[in-house]
Amino acid sequence: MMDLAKLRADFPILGRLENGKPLIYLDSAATSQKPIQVIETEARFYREQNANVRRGVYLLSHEATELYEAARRMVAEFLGARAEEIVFTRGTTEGLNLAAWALGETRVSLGDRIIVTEMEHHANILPWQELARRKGAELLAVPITEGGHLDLSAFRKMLNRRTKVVALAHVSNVLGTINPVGEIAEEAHRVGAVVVVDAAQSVPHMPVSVKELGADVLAFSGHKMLGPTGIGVLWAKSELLEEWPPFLTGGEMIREVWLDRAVWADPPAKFEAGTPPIAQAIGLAAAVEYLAGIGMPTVNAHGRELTALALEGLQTRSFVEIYGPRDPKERGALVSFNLKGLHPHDVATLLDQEGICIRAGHHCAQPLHRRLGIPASCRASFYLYNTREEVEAFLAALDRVWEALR
Ligand code: C6P
Repeated sequence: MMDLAKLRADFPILGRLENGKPLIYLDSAATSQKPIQVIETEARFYREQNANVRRGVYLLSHEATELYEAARRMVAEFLGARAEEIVFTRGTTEGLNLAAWALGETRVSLGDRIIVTEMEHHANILPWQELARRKGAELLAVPITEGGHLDLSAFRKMLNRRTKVVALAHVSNVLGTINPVGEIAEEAHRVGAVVVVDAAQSVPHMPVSVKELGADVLAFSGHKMLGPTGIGVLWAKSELLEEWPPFLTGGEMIREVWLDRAVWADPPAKFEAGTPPIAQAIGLAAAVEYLAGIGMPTVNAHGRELTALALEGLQTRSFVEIYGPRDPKERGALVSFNLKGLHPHDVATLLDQEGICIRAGHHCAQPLHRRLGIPASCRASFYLYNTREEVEAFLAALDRVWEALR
């Protein structure tokens, strides 16, 4: 059990008044708030430890390098991975672009097949769309069922020997659906495809072990898991990182350079050209330490409890349309919905006047919204610092919005 009052005191922003009301932040799927431990770790780095990494011969630079590499080890341990398999990126988007580009250089050619799903965030569609266009490969999307799950029989029919990549979200940022990555990976591996997982909405909320997941590549962002912006993680199996050429070239990713050629450093340095996000990586390690201290099963259980409460409340309101699975056990900690006939922006604007932050729009998933037959939706998302009282306040505020705008 978490002591929520004690935990909330770690998040200075939660004391903010929003339009004169206590802030109720229900948009952690967009970005999470940060505990003082993360803020202070990053500030301490700049105050006391700042130097560039991997270059200085002086003590300060060694110390910064050691902190940066310790952050990598910390993230690796959190994921059950090895430190050499952890590449620091700017976020999920960069990680997926890196993977798509490198797989394009090594595995995908004319006439090959790439499979994504209808519920992907644009960050896990567009890099594959671009790759398909560059190589003359086909891009197929696994459809979703009425219940908001992937249609696995359609997926099986799409898989063939020319399928080189299967890329999917672990948890959808709109439907909340938790996808059966293990089952999908097993089938994809049977035809020799590489499985790429967008874990932006799973790693912050549930225990994720790359060994157990069964995928080959996984990307996520630090800012959705209590960490700073500008830092993300790309995990990939060593054999892929060895095989892939670098995505960016420049300083710090080489062993030796001549005017006409170069020898790359070993991974992960091969994929970290230039000065990396040092303070951000160290801040992410503080976030990982914070989450691990609470325990990911506890974080997950809390998110599920709040999601169940929200789902239950939304379902009893006949003016609400909910998207995605109804069973909270099949979901991440978020719910997307619409108030019948109302524009999501109007709903979110009225909630904001009550100090409640939710997201409204297409959540960077336009093909999914098109499939659902709606231009946009509202989304409430929860994290470890949210309370049952906040969810209840949100539901009560929705009633007032409905009364005001119906
Ligand atoms: N989704 C949301 O409100 P970046 O922006 O690179 O940190 O993460 C991109 C991304 C990729 N995949 C999924 C499933 C995501 O949810 C996100 C970010 C935010 O839903 C911002 S659009």
